[in-house]
Amino acid sequence: MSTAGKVIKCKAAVCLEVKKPFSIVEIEVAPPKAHEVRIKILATGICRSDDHVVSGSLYSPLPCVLGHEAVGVVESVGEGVTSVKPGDKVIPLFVPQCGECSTCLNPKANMCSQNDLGGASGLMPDGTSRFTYKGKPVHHFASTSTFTEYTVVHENAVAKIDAAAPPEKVCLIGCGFSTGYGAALNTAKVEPGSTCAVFGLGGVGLSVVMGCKAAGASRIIGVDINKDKFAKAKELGVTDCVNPKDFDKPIQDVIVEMTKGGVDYSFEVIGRIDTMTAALASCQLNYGTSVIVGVAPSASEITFHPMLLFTGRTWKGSVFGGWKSKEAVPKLVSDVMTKKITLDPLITQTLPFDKINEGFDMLRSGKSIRTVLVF
Ligand code: PAD
Ligand code: ZN
Ligand code: ZN
Repeated sequence: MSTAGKVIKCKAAVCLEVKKPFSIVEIEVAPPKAHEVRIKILATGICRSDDHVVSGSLYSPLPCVLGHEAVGVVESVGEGVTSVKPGDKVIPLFVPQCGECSTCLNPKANMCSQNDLGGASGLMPDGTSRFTYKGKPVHHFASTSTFTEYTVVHENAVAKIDAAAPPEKVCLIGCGFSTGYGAALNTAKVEPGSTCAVFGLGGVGLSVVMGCKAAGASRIIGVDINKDKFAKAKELGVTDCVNPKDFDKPIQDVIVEMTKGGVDYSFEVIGRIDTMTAALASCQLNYGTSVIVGVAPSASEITFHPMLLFTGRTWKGSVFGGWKSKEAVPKLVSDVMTKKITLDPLITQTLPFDKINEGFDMLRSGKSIRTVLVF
C-alpha cells in the first residue's frame, strides 16, 4: 500500500535537550508539500557538527531531528518536483543549491541563500516543520534531518545519485568527506609540491589530508592531541604527526621551525578558536593560506594580532568544501564508484540505527573516525 500523501509514523532519534542522550521515539512525518521530497533514510553518518548541537556549543532550536550525512530513497514528492522521483537513490544536502540566488549564479560561491546554517530556524523554507512528536512540532536541522527513518527536505536540498552506490559508504559524500576534500582542492587550492598542516585528524580532517595528497602536496603535517589518530593519518598521506602535548612551546612555533618559516596551507578541522589562530600563525607570513573548516561555538569570538594578516597571510573559511552541492554530489559519488576516491579508511564502525547513542559515545571518547548508522 502506498504511503504517498499520508502521514508516516516512524522511528527517530530526537534531541530533546542539550547534553542528554538521543530519545528513540515514534514521530509523525507529514507528506511533502509543493517542491518538497520525502525520503526513506538508508544510512547516516555521525559528524561532530551534530554533536556540537548536543553539547550546546552550536545553537539549533530543540527539540530537533539532527543528522545531515545520509543516503536515502525517495518515498514521495510534492507538487512541482522535477529533479527526483519516487525510488531514486539520493543524498540530502545541508547546503542547498537553488540555482537562482546570487550565490548559485556565482561560479566562485556555494553558500546558497536557501541554507539554514547561520540563522538556524530549524524549519522548512516555508517556516513550518514536517515532524511532530506527542502532537508538538519537532525542528529540522540544516535542511536535512537524517536521524529518522523518514525525513522531508526541499527539492533544492537533495541530489540524485547512482542507484548502485552503497549507502553505508557514500553517505560520507553528504558531509565529512566532501567537506574536507573540497577544503583542500576548492578553497585552499593546494598546489603540487606544497606543504600543508591539518589540525584535527577526525573524519573531516583526514578527508582534508586526502585532498592535500590528491593535489600533490609534498609534506602534510597532521596535528592532534589524540595520538591514536596518527596511524591512520600516516596511511592516508600525513608525513609528520605532531602532538601539541609533547611540546613546551606553542604548536605554531613548532610547525614554523619544522618548515623553516611556515606551511603554504593550514586547515583547522577541530572547531576551537585557539587552534584557529594557531593554524593561521603556522602558515608562511607572505603567502600562507589558512582555512577554517571546524565549526566554532556559536557564542565565541576570536582575537588575534593583526600583524598575522598584515604580513600577507590569507584567512578563509570553507563550508561543504566549497562544492556547489546539487551538481557536485553525484559526481563525487561517481568518483567513489570508479575508485578514484576510497571512503573505507574513514569508516570505523557500522551500527544499527538504534545504537546511535553508542556511536556518539565513541566519537566523544576519540575511539571512532566515522560511525555509520544503518536502518
Ligand atoms: P572529530 O571529532 O572526528 O575530529 C576532531 C579531531 O580534533 C579529533 O581527532 C580530536 O582528537 C582533535 N582535537 C580536539 N581538540 C584538539 C586540540 N586542541 N588540538 C589538536 N587536535 C584536537 O570531528 P569531525 O572530523 O567530524 O569534524 C571536525 C570539525 O569540522 C568539527 O568542528 C565539525 O563541526 C566541523 C565540520 N565542518 C563542516 C563544514 O562544512 N565546514 C562540515 C562538517 C564538519
Ligand atoms: Zn557534518
Ligand atoms: Zn541558491
